Amino acid sequence: MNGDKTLTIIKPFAVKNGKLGAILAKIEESGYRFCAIKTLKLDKYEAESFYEEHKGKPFFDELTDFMSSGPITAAILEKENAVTDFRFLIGATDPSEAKEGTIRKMFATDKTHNAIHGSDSDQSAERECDFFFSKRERL
Ligand code: 3AN
Repeated sequence: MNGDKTLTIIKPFAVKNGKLGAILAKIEESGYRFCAIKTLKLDKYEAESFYEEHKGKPFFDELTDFMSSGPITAAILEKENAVTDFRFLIGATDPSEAKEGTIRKMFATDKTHNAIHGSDSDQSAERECDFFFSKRERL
């Protein structure tokens, strides 16, 4: 995907608490194009599969419980240098360490409930985009 696409997920609390529109606006204002977007609910097995690299870590069960607890919105975003730039836009995993103006600083509550996901490499972005979207769902 040449480094120009990344996968984001707006996580359950942010969707439930009515922050979806504000977060999507912030993403769009920051220069990303939405190539694909959908709202869905993962079951526990799907959440475990998405986060398989974290299997065995102490937070895995809490993370996958949370990610399967309610609706999420997943999107493929396009921009030059998307993966790296989007990680800056969302901020640190722990919102208490996230910089002012980042999405996690603005909308997250703690490390587990940290409002938003962004792919951490081009390889992850490709796997994660394939996880959520078929070819004909991407424009
Ligand atoms: P990031 O999403 O910032 O790339 P990862 O990939 O290390 O962070 O972790 C995936 C997700 O797992 C995080 N978004 C967060 O929700 C959760 N997580 C990571 N580390 C912890 C932790 N120490 N305690 C609780 N949840 C965590």
